[in-house]
Amino acid sequence: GLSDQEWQKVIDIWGKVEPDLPARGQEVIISLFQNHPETQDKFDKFKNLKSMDEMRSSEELKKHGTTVLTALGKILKQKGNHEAEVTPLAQSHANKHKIPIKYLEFICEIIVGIIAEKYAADFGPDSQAAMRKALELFRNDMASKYKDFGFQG
Ligand code: HKL
Ligand code: NA
Repeated sequence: GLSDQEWQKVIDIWGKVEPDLPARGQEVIISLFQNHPETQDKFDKFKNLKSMDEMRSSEELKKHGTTVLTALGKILKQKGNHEAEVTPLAQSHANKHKIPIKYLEFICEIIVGIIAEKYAADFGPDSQAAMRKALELFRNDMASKYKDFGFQG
C-alpha cells in the first residue's frame, strides 16, 4: 500500500487537476484513442469519430472523459479503501465492456503523462511516484476482481 505521506501527495495533485476535469478528461480520452486505436473500438458511440477535429468537437466524448476522471478521483480519495467503488466498476468493465487490464494500463499511463505536462510545477518525482503507486493499486484490485468474475482481462 501507500504511506499516509504518499496518499497526501496523490490527494494534493488531484486537487490541482479537479477544477479542470472536463479539459483533462477530453485530453485523456483523445490521447487514449490516438495512441491505442483498438481502445476506441470498445465504444459504439465513439468508434465512428475519425479525425482529431471530430474527436475535439464531440461533447459526448468530453462528457465521458469528465465522468471517467470523476470516478477515478472518487476512488483515489478512498486511499485504498475503494472496494465499494472498484467492485461495480470491475464488474461492468469485465462483463459488459470487456476491457482488458492492458487498456487500464494505457489509460493510467496517459493520465500520469497529462498531469506531468499540465501541472509540472506541482507534480515532482515524489508526487509522480505516489500517483503511479495509487494507480497500480487501483489496477491490481481491478485485476483481482476480474479474476473473481472469471474474465481473463
Ligand atoms: N473507466 C472508468 C475508469 C476506466 C481510469 C480507469 C477507468 C475510472 N474504460 O460504456 C461504458 C464504457 C465505460 C464506461 C461506460 C466503456 C466502453 C469503457 N468504460 C471503456 C473503458 C476503457 C477501454 C477504452 C478503459 C481503459 C476504461 C477505464 C470509469 Fe470505463 N467507465 C465507464 C467508467 C465509468 C465512468 C463508466 C462505467 C460506470 C459503471 O460501471 O458503474 C458501475
Ligand atoms: Na471506502
